[in-house]
Amino acid sequence: MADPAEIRRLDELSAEMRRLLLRLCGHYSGAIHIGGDMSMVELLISLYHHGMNVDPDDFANPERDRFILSKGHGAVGMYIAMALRGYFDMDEIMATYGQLDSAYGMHPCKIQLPGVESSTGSLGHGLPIAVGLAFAARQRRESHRVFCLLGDGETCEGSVWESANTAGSYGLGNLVAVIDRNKQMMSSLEGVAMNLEPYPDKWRAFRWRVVEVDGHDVGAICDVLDALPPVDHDDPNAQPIAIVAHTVKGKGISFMERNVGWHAGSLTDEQMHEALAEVDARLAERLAATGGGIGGGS
Ligand SMILES: Cc1ncc(C[n+]2csc(CCOP(=O)(O)OP(=O)(O)O)c2C)c(N)n1
Repeated sequence: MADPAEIRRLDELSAEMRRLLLRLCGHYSGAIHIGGDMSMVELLISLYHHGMNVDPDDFANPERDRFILSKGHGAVGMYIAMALRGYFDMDEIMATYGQLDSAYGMHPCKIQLPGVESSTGSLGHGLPIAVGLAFAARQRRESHRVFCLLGDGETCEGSVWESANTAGSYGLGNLVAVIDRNKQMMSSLEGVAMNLEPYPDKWRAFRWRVVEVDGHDVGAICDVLDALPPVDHDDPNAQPIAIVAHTVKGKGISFMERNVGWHAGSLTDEQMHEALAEVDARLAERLAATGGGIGGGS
């Protein structure tokens, strides 16, 4: 079980990430993919701030874990999670995001941003890249893991399943796919455009080990990450792991949650302040439920 102080730290970071996303969404002139950013907050925070072996001061260390954001439209969420870890300057992200010549584009560019492992944005390409990295690491007998975060709508792409089959066939135990299972796609709830169930069984059919988790519970996510089996390239029974994270698109903001209008958008000042107040209220609730309190000890 994750330590209560660690859970509290990650809850506070998650709330801070939500506040920063909302502030950016309030002042940026274009649309931010705010719905899918909000659904993966706890996943990104748990990965970058707890589960992955990464270090912003040594971002090219060959032993680092690799992370690929396959749902590249959520780039700003990754920038903020990484900035909170010390990779990037938050003020620069806030001032330049989405502008011509900014390194912080709507989709991530690895050439512009050291520490970002892959440029993504065209859905369906991140997992194939992650499979290639995991396969190469095995060939070289390296012991790091490769993590890949996908949107569930993204997994309508055939290339996802070609790579899933490859990873299962080769028993890539160093590969972890995290699926943001918010049951919404770009402009519809699941079941309207496409039905993906039985979802975990689809990964199992490709010989993946599946773990399901509440994707907004940092303690539960950390328990899953902490329990990942060690990378053993000689294990004939090794399997890639799919973490199916049950999430809510627009999580934490009542007027956004499960509202198909909030795949992408911008906020008026009034909406931004309303949303920020909800984030503070939910953090206070969460800390009270887990034995902490704002500014107090537990
Ligand atoms: C190949 C490709 N087709 C279409 C798009 C446009 N697009 C961007 S986000 C999105 C919906 C993705 O849904 P999901 O993966 O569930 O993401 P989330 O709901 O978590 O934002 C689409 C179709 C794209 N980026 N790439």
